[in-house]
Amino acid sequence: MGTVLLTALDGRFGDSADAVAVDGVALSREQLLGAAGAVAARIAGAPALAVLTRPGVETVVATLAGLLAGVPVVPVPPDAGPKEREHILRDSGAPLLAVAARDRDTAAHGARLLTVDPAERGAAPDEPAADGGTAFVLYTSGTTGAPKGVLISRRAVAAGLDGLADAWSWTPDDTLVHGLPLFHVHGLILGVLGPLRIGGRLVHTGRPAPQAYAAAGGSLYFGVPTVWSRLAADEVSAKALSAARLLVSGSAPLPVPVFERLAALTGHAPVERYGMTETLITVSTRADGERRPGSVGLPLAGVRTRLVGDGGNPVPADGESVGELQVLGPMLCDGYLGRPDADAESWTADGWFRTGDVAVIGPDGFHRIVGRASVDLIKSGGFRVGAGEVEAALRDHPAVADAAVVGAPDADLGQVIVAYVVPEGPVTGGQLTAFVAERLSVHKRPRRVVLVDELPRNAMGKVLKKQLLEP
Ligand code: MLC
Ligand code: AMP
Repeated sequence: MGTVLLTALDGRFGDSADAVAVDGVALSREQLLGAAGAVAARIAGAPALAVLTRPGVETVVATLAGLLAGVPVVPVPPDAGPKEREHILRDSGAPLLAVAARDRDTAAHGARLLTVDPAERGAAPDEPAADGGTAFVLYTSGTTGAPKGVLISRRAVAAGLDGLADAWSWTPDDTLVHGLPLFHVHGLILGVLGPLRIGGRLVHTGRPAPQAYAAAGGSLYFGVPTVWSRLAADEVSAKALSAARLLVSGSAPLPVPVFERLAALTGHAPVERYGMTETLITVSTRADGERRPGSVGLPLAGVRTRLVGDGGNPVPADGESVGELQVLGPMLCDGYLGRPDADAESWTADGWFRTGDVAVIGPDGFHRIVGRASVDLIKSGGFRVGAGEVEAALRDHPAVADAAVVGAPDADLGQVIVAYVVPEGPVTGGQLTAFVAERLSVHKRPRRVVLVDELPRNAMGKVLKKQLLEP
């Protein structure tokens, strides 16, 4: 087979019986290619392939099949409730939903179910030679409305992974370990396609539990800050990671005390990197450079960054001035599926992407992420959750007159989703939490519901969320 994006799949770095292991099930690269080849033959010519991304080898096989066949892959969170799942399938237009055998009774909302059998074998087709095609349509939350599909090209994935290989000295000698969800940039694009492009083994632990990380014996570990803080609280597991080469944190800010405890227990100061669904990873500290607590380091090769003030004026890189971070680079997405309005909002006239993150850049080029411009984008456990989407789900409940959702600071999850609800009938917080968890994804559920008589609003009628966040 010819490889363009998945360059480690053609055997040039050798193979092993456990090249890719997910939740205890291992496949060699050859087996993986054979299984993906069989699926690729069944999806040839489809406009898109949705994949129910349970943490299993089936998800890896289906994703690989889409990439080999040149069919854009649309990851669906495995616990997405009917509202979210239907939106993703309808909006993406994916006519096929790939599932593992145990999910073959899943509701597909008009799509055709395609059961993935990792034991099946077929000839793997050559990857599409053109690298500009869409690899993924990744659904991600905005401040309002339903999630938007981000168009990520094969070229962006290749450039993003090569940038990380350079920054992290990531080579075919590495064994990558993580247990992150397989429907986001972190777990899927970096965490699965990384080893398929760069080489080396992958051990996905099913869930990102400290003991599982400790038992996996890898050289390179990925985690969101919640994973690292739970690991740092488990001294025995943390110490087992001292044999690793590199620990990488991302998807949300790594608290400095967690950085320091992790460094003390493992002997490794973690590398922190910054990115977004829309941009992949653009800024990182380097394996061969300074790893500064509270800092995400330097732009990757080929990336340019700048800070912009409220009126669009440039903000100096003086280590003190804050501005919105804007980025440019070969790993940026191609825009939002069918959403020219969102494209227009997110790109500047001169082609830079507005991240919506507020940052400081030092004279030495080190970047520090200070926060988000909008209170309506919440990061909980590394998951990006739009307040508007959760509010809309709450308002679908017959006993809810009004709702406002905020992200409150939380030691474990970074931010925890809190809903302020004005009821118009008998209802409990627990019922509302379950209602959201069943309709959207489980991680979007409010962990705390506060029933109130009314929401604080300004003269324009806008909810004063900062007031809700005051202790
Ligand atoms: C709990 N559960 C419920 C429930 N309450 N199920 C149904 N209804 C309810 N009301 C179940 C869950 O399904 C799960 O079951 C279990 O309880 C625990 O769920 P949880 O409480 O949600 O998990 P928690 O331990 O809080 O999760 C922490 C975490 C998770 C760190 C494991 O937040 C996580 O995986 N985060 C990673 C996010 C990520 O990858 N982000 C990357 C975005 S990309 P069960 O059976 O499953 O145990 C990006 C770009 C970049 O940001 O820069 O990387
Ligand atoms: P997502 O689209 O889920 O990938 O979320 C992207 C957002 O995660 C960014 O806009 C940031 O707000 C946040 N983020 C990612 N990495 C970091 C980091 N290292 N430090 C702080 N915030 C981060």
